[in-house]
Amino acid sequence: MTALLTFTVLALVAIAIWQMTKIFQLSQLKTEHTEVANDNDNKTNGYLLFAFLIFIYGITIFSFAKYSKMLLPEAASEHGGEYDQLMWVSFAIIFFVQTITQALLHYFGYKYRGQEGKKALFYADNDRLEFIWTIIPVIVLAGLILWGLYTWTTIMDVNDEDDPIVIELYAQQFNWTARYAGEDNVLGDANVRLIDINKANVLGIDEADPNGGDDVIVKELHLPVGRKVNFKMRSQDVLHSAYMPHFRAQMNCVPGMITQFSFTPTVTTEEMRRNPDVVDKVKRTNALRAERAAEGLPNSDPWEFDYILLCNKICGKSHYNMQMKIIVETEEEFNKWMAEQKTFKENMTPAE
Ligand SMILES: [Cu+2]
Repeated sequence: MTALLTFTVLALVAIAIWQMTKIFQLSQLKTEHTEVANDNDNKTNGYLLFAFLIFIYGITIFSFAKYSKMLLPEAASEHGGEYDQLMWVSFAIIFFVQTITQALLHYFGYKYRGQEGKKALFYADNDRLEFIWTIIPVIVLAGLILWGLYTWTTIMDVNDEDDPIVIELYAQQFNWTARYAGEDNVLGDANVRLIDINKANVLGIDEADPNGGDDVIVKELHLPVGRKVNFKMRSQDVLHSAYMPHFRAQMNCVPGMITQFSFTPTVTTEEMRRNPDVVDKVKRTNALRAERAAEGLPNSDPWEFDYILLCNKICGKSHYNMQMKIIVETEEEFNKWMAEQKTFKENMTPAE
């Protein structure tokens, strides 16, 4: 509501200024060349360039101060640090270049403004200048691209080293299901055509495949800290995307094929809840929720931080709510939880 009011006021002010300029123009009865800019007009526009430059810098500083806290907390996976570093270095370079070039652009706009009797100089080319402004971006960009490619290949290398747990993430409109590979750490074959709701075979696991019997199907993802996980993604219907922002992980889920992503969680849920950035965010969110609760609005229960798996493809009308809780815990806690789960075989309803 406040935003709408502010917008209306701004729009009205803009219209008022526009109308006033029109009146001002009409009142100027000078007949000679009123449409041609004179030295004074050019100077005013030159100063306006500086005003705009200050506006750009101002809004940049404002955004940093106000919105930095919206960023994700420190990465909770082994590769996450490297990923963040690449992003921050890219940001810093872009920010540095943007700050300098905007200042130069606006300053030269002012310096070489139109002036009575001043003619533009015809200047064909300057080899040295062109060499400098070609070679510097080439070196910087080549460096970033090579580093990026190296980081990409390291992160995307899904292999069986270091004894990873194998987990399937199964996407469907509009929820997630996870399947652990069980005792043998091998997922049973599965196909959407084998889905049989009457027998509680919701993921279409091939009952004839001996690897499938010990698979464990769950609606909450538990991961032991420090242990590598190899995710295999499947989709039942449309394109989805498994997005785990705190672990800097994302992979599309494509109907008809299995995609993969691998990472090692390094921070437990309990530890992340004590992270100063997270504590701050929880406090801010809960203050907003308390306001909602006072007004009797829904979704106002106090919130506690949890890792989350989201869908990052607009996959349909309830896409926004397609999520699954992720709990990173110690090996003992994980083993205890796993022991309480039933296997696919135990859960299956026998055919009648
Ligand atoms: Cu989705």
